[in-house]
Amino acid sequence: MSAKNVAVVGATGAVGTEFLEVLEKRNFPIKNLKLLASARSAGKTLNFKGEKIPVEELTHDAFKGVEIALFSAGASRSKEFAPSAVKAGAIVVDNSSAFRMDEGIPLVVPEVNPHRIREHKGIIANPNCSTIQMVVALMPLHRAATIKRVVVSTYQAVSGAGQAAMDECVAQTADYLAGKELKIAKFPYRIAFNLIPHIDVFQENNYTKEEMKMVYETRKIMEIADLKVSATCVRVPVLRAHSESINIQTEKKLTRAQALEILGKAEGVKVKDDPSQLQYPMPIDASGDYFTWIGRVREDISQENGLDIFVVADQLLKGAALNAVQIAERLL
Ligand code: 25A
Ligand code: L14
Repeated sequence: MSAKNVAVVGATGAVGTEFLEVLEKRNFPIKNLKLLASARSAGKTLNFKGEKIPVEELTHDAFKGVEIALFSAGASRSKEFAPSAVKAGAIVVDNSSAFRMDEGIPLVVPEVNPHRIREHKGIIANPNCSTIQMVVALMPLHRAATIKRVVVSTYQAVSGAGQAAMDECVAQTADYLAGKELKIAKFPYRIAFNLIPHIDVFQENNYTKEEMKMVYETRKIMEIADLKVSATCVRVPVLRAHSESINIQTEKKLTRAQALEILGKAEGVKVKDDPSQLQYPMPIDASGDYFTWIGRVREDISQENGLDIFVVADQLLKGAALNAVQIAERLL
């Protein structure tokens, strides 16, 4: 396996810094690593394998010689700069929503639809974080029992909105405890000691864009064009790791025991489920971890073939940087 020239776009951000960690930890074969961010960060250095690497400004000419470009600097930057990276000969793994629903652009979770990777024409899209952890849990159950309908509510960490949003949650909490006035910038309302049932912009159908991403992206990744999905996405004052309560209707009945057995063998999944020992997954379990944690598995008492599960994953890792690096590893 020959080492590659790799660029990280948005290297200074919440996801960008995780890219560096994951590339280092997984010993991704890198010949030369280029760190790109906005002009604001140019000249800063970041550590990689004990070396200090300078951050350069993202420009259209920045991709000369780059073979793999990992993008996480927001959708508008991806739309503007990913084509330049492709033109320079790089394969782009893009973490933004810019290209996910474009026909012909693979939208990949390696545990679910790795076969799509080879269809790329330069860009591979990394799905929305909430969708990634959901499909990791759903696909093995679908293979066993055919899923017909999914109802999901999310409890999304503030880091999903970037580093500045994390800083705001911490600052508001400290200010609240100190009896000071709270500064509100990244979210429409205070997030400290609150929750906000609104992530991304509202759509005409009164769902938010984040909720509709979970509908459309799930269908594309699982390759079930008519899968029924309804989502409610909620921001909670958790720093890291998104949680999801998922209700599933299947064609074939699955007992709790069968579901636990299937999930126990599923790729990328850790089952933590023992009510008698108070064992269930929480954000503190999944933070910093590569696995999708599943628990609270139970048969839905309100319908024939229904399951309820609770799914937690680190959205900066499996929901973003790790999933993208796993895609890049398969490209090698
Ligand atoms: O809405 P959008 O455009 O789609 O953007 C979505 C944002 O969500 C995050 C990510 O924010 C992204 O920008 N994100 C996306 N997917 C995510 C996921 N799955 C996700 N977060 C969690 N989970 P971020 O803050 O983590 O990263 C931003 C990175 O993008 C770089 N960037 C921004 N504009 C750029 C650019 N790079 C090139 N050209 C541009 N025009 C950004 O680099 C960062 O690496 P930076 O140099 O702009 O930021 C360095 C540090 O500066 C601080 N900062 C941020 N905004 C300001 C600021 N400082 C002063 N003023 C500001 N206005 C930050 O703390 C950052 O660390
Ligand atoms: O589409 O928790 O990748 O704010 C990633 C972060 C959607 C919102 C995406 C969050 C975004 C999400």
